[in-house]
Amino acid sequence: MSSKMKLIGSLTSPFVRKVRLVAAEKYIEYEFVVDVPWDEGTHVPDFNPLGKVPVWVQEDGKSLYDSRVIVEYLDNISPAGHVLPKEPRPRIVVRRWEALADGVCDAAALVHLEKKRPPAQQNADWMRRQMDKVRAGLKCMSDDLGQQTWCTGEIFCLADIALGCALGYLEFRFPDIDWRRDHPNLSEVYDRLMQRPTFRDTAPVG
Ligand SMILES: N[C@@H](CCC(=O)N[C@@H](CS)C(=O)NCC(=O)O)C(=O)O
Repeated sequence: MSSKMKLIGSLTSPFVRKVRLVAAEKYIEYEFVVDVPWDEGTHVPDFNPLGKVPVWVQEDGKSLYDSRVIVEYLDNISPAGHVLPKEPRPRIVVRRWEALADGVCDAAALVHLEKKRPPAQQNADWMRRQMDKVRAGLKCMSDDLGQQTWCTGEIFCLADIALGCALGYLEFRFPDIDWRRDHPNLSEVYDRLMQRPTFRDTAPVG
């Protein structure tokens, strides 16, 4: 007997949020298992040797990671509301948006972790290097968005989902980074995204 598909993840991870959003936008049903990989009793390493979330567990028990592989899988298993274009050229543009937004999250998450260390162990140069990536990533996303409604023009897709996850994560963990003031077009697009119930339902909490 096959069991229901599962998503394992935390309520704060932008990568988990990306997967939740893609599944919700595509009306894919699954069980959400909340597991924080930093917690002592975590079961994440049983499903992903890298010990990271998100992990997607298929009906046959086999697991998939990371978020980029999972969203590709989800887009393939359901024809509803495709979030990735089929054509190679526009598809690679969307995937580049995703890599950029994910990269901003990676850098920001590293700074967040570093800030949790005792002050004497924190490396200020290294944190600055990561924050430079966050700022440069925000500027690039703002420049590329321009005055368009969505990242690639008129059609909502994975690029917008990834961008929204990055902006939501920054707002949640780094309220002192005033990306809304520096990049009003990013502010507008995030407000537009937050009008969608899928985005409101997955806003980071913790
Ligand atoms: N490239 C991965 C990144 C996943 C990731 O960094 N997840 C973090 C949570 S935001 C994590 O699980 N960290 C635990 C660890 O590094 O041990 C993806 O897209 O899924």
